[in-house]
Amino acid sequence: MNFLKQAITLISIVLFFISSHSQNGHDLWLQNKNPKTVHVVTAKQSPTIDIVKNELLKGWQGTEGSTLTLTIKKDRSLHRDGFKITPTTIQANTDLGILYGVYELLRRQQTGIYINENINNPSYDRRVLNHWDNPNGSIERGYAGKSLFWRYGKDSLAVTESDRKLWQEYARINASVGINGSVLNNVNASPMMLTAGYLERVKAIAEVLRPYGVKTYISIKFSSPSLIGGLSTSDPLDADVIKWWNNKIKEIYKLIPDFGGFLVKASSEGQPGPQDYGRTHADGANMLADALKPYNGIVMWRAFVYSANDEDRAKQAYNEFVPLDGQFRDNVIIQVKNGPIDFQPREPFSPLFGALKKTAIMPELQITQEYLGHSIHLAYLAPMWKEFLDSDTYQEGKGSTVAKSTDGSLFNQKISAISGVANTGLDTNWTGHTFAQSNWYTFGRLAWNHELSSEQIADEWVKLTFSPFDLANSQTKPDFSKNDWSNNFLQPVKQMMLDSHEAVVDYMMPFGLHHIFSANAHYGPGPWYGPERVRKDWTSLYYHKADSLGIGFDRTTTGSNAIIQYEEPLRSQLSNLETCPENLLLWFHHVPWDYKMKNGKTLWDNLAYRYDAGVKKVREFQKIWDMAKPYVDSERFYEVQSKLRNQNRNAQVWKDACLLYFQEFSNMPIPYDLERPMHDLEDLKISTMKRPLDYK
Ligand code: GCV
Repeated sequence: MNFLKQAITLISIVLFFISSHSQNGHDLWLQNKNPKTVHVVTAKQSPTIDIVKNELLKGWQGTEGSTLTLTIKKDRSLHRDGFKITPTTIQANTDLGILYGVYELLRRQQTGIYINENINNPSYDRRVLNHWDNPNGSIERGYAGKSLFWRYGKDSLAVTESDRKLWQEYARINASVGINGSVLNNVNASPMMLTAGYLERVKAIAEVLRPYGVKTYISIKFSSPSLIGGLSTSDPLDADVIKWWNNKIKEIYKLIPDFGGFLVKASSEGQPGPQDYGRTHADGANMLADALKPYNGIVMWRAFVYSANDEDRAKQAYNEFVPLDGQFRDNVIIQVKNGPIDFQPREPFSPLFGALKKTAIMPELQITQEYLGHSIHLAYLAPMWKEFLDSDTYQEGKGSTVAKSTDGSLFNQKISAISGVANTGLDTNWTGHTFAQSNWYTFGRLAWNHELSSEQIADEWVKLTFSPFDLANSQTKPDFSKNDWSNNFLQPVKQMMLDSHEAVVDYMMPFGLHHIFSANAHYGPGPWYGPERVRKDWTSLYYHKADSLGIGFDRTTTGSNAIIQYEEPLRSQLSNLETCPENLLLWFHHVPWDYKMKNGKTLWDNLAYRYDAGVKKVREFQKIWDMAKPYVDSERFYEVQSKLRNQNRNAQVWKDACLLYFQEFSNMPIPYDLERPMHDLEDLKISTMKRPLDYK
């Protein structure tokens, strides 16, 4: 009996230890710490200020018993929801500014960053997540479970307490990194979204998101007037159509007085749009903008347009939108993907940035890893987004970076905004892969401050997500450099993150190769993909153009001349094989297999070494992670370990598929110091094609 009791006690202790040590990832970077006492002084009362107080009580890591004074007053040095902080004060123009200041203060306390009084203004006014969520709860390009907002079935529109709880957690997470908008449904929009039941649910979501400063927006289908309004047309210049939208928008604002506006994918990839009625993008966008204007609503009009004609897909958006520059209303903003094709592992910036001078333009980034290994591959995206934001467009002289041409500092625009296609879903850890959380975090941090470095963001995220410490005092900088955790976990894991995007590029599409996936899943390799029946620009052959002479898409004057869309001196730099950055070489040039690159080796050899280096990097990541084991809870450790194994196998498949396939054209040997392929090309062609063939 005694023995049994002892055994039970032992089991309970072990279970307690395991459960207290396990971490399902749901808390992301907002881990609970042992808070110290703080006295909050403020005259203001509001739902947002209630959240502020609660966050401070739950998370204060500053001096025990401190007094923190919150002041809301007009200060011209602060823009919109910007703030000033010291260890004992937060000042802002708005309640939301105070909330953002609190999150910043708590973040600094936890990451050991010194707090001196500084002005902290957002880079972009609107920092918006785009959810590609469908009314039935599925998510286009979602890899973390079903939608947080929509579900399938009989009671799909009923709002439950658990819905509200989840939306509140979601709102808090976003506010903690400054995200202030959510588009709740897919850009491939269902017209249902504008019907009464769905709008009621949008209202319920908006009520939960509001005190956290997260505005709601929806994507609309341009042909809604005909599809659900009973009209015979959706022509944007038709009087009945205009009236229909006016009434619909009035109905929306009655439900949601601070509704943000519409996101629109029109005349794009088969979606209806103004061009169906012989009208322009400006006609379509302006009609909606006029109807939204009285309520301060905006239109985010996407420029993701391309047709199956003979023109290089990379040129089409510029060709359509530049002639319309200056024709859009001031509450329209053109939403442009970072690159001219489609969120590829590496792209040059879209030439529309800087080229639209009289029209507001906003970057669209993709947080969900559609083309970067879904939620299986570890890819920290800050370096990719920084490369994009820091790219010089030269449109207004040297230093006209993408960031400056979109944040309002170069061009006089009423709205500034940035969006990211969300990677969230109902998975317990929200994003499928623990490290994919860092990309959600990064999007918010860069949207708030595009000058932050990838290193700094990674540093913050690792400390907040994995740190075992409660840091004592915000006024003295805790020394993270001299403990085991920092040396054995923080530093190597951070380095792994910083190297991870380039590793994916190396084993998938080095030197500017792009869009060589097998089929529409956009996951595995398919450089051979090019059936007759499929539209040319949805095949891999269109993009890599490998032949016996070489490989790559000639976008210079001897080819599609897409380089004409870039400003000098960049244009000349890109056109010349010798000066084109090597990481974009095959994006802009068709290059002979035996072309000697800067390191003196041929293009073919370089391709082989790059593919191999990508695989090797993943194997290094596995070692780093295994060595990190003592410092991570078991749940997250094993999840990441298993995903890295999968990534390693996938990287090998990418390397073998691409080298064996391209070798059929180059007829050159894989350098003999490299490990030989492990797969047969014919087997790979069959296995990677098992996925649906509706390729884009
Ligand atoms: C939402 C790519 C993706 C589509 C996506 C489209 C877009 O084509 O594969 O899933 O559709 O981009 O951004 O509109």
